[in-house]
Amino acid sequence: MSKPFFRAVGPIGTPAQTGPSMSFDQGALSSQMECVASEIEALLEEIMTPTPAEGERCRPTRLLEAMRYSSLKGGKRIRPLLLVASANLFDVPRQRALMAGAALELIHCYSLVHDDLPAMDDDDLRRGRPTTHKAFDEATAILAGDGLLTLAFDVASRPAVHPEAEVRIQLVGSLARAAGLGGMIGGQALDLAAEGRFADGRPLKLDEAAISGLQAMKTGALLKFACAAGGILGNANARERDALDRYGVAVGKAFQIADDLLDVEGDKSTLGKAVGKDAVAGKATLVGILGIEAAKARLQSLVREASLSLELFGTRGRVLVDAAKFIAERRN
Ligand code: GRG
Repeated sequence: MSKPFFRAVGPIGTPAQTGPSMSFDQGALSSQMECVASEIEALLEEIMTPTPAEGERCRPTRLLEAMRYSSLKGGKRIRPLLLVASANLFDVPRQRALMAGAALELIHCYSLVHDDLPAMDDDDLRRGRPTTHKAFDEATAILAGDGLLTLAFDVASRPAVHPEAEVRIQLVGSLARAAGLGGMIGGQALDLAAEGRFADGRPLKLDEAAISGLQAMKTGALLKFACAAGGILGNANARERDALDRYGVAVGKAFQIADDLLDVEGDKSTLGKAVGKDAVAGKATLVGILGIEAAKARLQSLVREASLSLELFGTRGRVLVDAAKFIAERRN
């Protein structure tokens, strides 16, 4: 995390759209992020030791190394930050939120490993390092992704996440739905279909609604889960859960637009991955449909929407409000 987190140009949008609504205490959020990132790192280290857990026979060295390579020492850990911050609204003990955050981060890391594979995006660089299939080999990368995914559900089901089995079941079920057929994986399938990447397919022309729906699944679902998970762990009431859902949806949309903008305007060395890939692949994005300036304006209104949805939490929602601004302004 040596690179600056934020765009050097300051708040996004045209001059008329920038202003106090996008200003926030970057230093305070950065230190919260660094704190969560180092706690998650320590937890993942502990979870992925060579010593087999109860019921396991052994942990094959090369596979474990590839899983550790794919998930340790990298990434902004945005999803665990959102989870911990939403759990804080309900005074959930930090260690429980971190355990759930570690499970979520394992799923995110698996998705990156599989997305980088030759059959998917075929990328050589991730988080500033060779992708897992480049650093190891393709079969090991597939297995490492599978290993991270299944380990996530092992972690999410542990009593350290919550002493009540019913709460853990709710959490595990929501996580599975966010990550699976009608969530992230489904979104990835729709994305590949739109690009005409399947054996029986031709590229499809997607309109704004179709792109938004696909992205809500592919990237939005895990981010929305991160926010909802705080409410699950904190036994939030229906109004609070609805507020977190609305926040999570807005933040998911903002995250994807910011990601698309980075692909157009970002810098490979800051991002730690290739840029300009969407245009080369002819990928339909909201930035492509709306244009850069309108996409930046949309980002601003999504941040406002995210902030407004947290009004019932008052000043306690501050970290989440700042996180939404960070997500919109991030430069990596
Ligand atoms: C399971 C094959 C498979 C795919 C699922 C989420 C996804 C679909 C693929 C990930 C590829 C990707 C780059 C999607 C765009 C948005 C995204 C998830 C960016 C990376 O997330 P960050 O910025 O990454 O949180 P770090 O490295 O900070 O963790």
